[in-house]
Amino acid sequence: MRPKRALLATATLAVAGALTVGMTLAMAPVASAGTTLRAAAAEKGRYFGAAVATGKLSTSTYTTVLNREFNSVTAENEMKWDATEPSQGRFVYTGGDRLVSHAQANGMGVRGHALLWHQQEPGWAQSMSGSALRSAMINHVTQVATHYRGKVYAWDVVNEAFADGGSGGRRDSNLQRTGNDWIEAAFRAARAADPGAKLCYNDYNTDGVNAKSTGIYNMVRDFKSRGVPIDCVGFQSHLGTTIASDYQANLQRFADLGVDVQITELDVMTGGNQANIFGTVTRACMAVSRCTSITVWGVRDCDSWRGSDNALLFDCNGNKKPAYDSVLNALNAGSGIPNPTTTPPNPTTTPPNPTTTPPNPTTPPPGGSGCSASVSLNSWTGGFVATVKVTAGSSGTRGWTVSMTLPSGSSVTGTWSATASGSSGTVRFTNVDYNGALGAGQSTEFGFQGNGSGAGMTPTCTAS
Ligand code: 9MR
Repeated sequence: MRPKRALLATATLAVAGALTVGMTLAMAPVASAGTTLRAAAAEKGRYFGAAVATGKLSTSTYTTVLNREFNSVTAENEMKWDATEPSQGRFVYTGGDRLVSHAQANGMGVRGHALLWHQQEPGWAQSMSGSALRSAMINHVTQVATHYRGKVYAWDVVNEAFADGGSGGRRDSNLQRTGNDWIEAAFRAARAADPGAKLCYNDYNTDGVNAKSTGIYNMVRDFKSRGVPIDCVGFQSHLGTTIASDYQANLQRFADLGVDVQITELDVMTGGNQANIFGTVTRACMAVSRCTSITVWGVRDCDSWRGSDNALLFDCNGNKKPAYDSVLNALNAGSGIPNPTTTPPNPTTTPPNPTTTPPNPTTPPPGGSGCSASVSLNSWTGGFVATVKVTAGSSGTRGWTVSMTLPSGSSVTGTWSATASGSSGTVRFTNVDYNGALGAGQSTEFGFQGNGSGAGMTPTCTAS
């Protein structure tokens, strides 16, 4: 056994050496089995990452697992717009910088998340529109990407800009209303600010060939044909108890457009299939040579936004779950990236899916006037984000108000694309200046974030 072990150790060093100087993995003589996720991924030229809440970095169970198993981190919230520019032109990098320092001290890469997203917009941006918002958002991209230049290997430049359902089109938001070219404008600004970072478009419910993923595919193809700087597409992969049979084929069709693909927010509903699904996702990524990283959305089950779904690889005590073994085996069995463009460090040797509730429309009579509203929820233990769709009846609207009664003990903590009156009990949300006028049958969306549970809210819409 001894000589064999020594041989394996030498092989590991040879592979690690090849990676640090950016040589091709094909030259590595022998592949060895990594005993941690980070080692196994790095041997194949890839990142294995976790979303991190920096507040937990002082919890030793958490940090022990994080440092041992992951060679990439994503800020769960700290690099988002509301955190980094809480008032216009005042930039706060405390949380994000803390994560970057932790990553640098522990040989991890950093995935930047997210420069622009219709959720977690700061209040001042929520109430902006048109050219003022366009310049504010481009300034945001420029400032934040400049601050983190050279410190992140990839940025989610734009997050979740496509609509759910069968349209394959864009989601309505104040960002989208600044003009359909807002996404490419953001990518150009990000490239100018940080030419070294891979620039990604990131979304959910794209885990197979479907209308939404095809809408994104068409955008990426268009961007590539017109020279808009896009380097990668992130597939969040918040999964339930099944996985699309064409998960890998979908990754491959994007890779074939000439972009990297990354699994960015992986978590899977607990249950008999959890380990298999984690394994299937990992095998799919390993089988696509342009799949450069896998990130799970949290470390332990109790760190997850999905609360009781127990959706991650470690239990709350930091013990490995069967899903962990499934992922590790798939990493070790997979092939390396032929010409890695990133050199994952490995010195110590990531909508609303299953918790989405079906829309609950207050149905007006067909063809009636007035308006209707439906709500979909993303919930986690202690909080939720509600997205509310307002649809005008046959007469259109000049303005609208949606009333919703929150469960007792719950409260609204932030609202976008509407003005809230009250924060608990029955809360009335009224249109802002740019989304009150809707033509017959036309829709708009607003949203709010709350503490507590958002379960069972029924919206009532009144038009003016
Ligand atoms: O995990 C994040 C949670 O802590 C936040 O409260 C929530 C707010 O919208 O965002 C969560 O992360 C989201 C990510 O940024 C984008 N994709 C969906 C993720 C889960 O909601």
